[in-house]
Amino acid sequence: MRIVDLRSDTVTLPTPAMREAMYRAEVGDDVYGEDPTVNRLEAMAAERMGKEAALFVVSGTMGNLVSLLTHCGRGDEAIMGDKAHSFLYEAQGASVLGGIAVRTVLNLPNGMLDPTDVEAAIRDDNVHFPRTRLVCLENTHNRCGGAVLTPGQMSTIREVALRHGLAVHLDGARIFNAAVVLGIEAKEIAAQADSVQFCFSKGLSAPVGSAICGSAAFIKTARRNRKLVGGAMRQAGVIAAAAIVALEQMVDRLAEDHENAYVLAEGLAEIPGFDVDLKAVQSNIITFGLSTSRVQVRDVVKALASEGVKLGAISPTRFRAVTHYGINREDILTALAAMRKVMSQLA
Ligand code: TLP
Repeated sequence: MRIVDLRSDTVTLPTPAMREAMYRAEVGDDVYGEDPTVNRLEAMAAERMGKEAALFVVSGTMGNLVSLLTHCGRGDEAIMGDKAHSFLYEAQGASVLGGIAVRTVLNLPNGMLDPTDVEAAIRDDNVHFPRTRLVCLENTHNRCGGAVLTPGQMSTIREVALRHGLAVHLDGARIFNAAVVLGIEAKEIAAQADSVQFCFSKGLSAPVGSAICGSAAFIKTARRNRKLVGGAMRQAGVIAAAAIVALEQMVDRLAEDHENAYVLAEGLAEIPGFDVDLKAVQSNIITFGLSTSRVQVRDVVKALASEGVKLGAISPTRFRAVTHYGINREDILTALAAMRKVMSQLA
């Protein structure tokens, strides 16, 4: 049985070109700055984001953690959305390891923060309070169903941050999905932030890695903080080589994932029992619920798994489906047929 795995774009496998590049990668000790493949990847990443410098890290979680540790010291505060990946799914590393306070404001359904809420959350200079240092955005927004933020929307937050002397960090794990949807360069999005972390190992299909991009001074400190959290690697060119292929070959094809996500969402909307907001489907992530109380999300997920279709449950009442390089149009049709069958049996 062919498995249609819609749980995440993190399940993507490296392409043959990536495996070839990994095999042939020229390597050295990156802690000495001597891995030519890592150096090349970091230069490419900085260029794609329009920043002075970049740092290769093992994961998106480490990218966000190291960025927060670099912007904030102990007793400083970072403002982010209450549905931010960094708040929900990163074990609160910034607080646990960095003594950084996290202050959340409501995430709007479109992935944005309300600039008025952000401004109201900024602390006065007072001994009773932590010092507000940073505002974090996420684009595309994972928990907000892959919502895409435009540079114009992001600039409203940037403007508040600038007015108060705060920095902006972007969790751009899927920044290239956003750029492809908007038909612009990723650097136009990254321009609205001081630092950005983006992932090679999601829709771009590389096996490992993320990049942090920012000013040369920021990346110099981030490099020290990466060492601090044990993330300095040696012959990392072996994995950086796959990330180079990801940047060179896997960005434009994300449009295909977005089309497949929309076809999937349209099909889901026609299946009795599912509740799908088609207007909210913008990139490769669909979150949807149930319009009936006769079935439970976990039972649907279980029944689908036995039909070879893997789906995520992001809460007791909501599903998540993510399209990616490992999913073609036929898989979407297979998944829809299984969903129709399961819902007609359960609902
Ligand atoms: N997201 C994963 C899970 O952790 C939920 C997924 O399957 O979507 N920022 C964003 C916006 C992310 O979606 C993720 C991963 C990360 C950061 C963390 O990246 P990794 O998994 O590389 O640490």
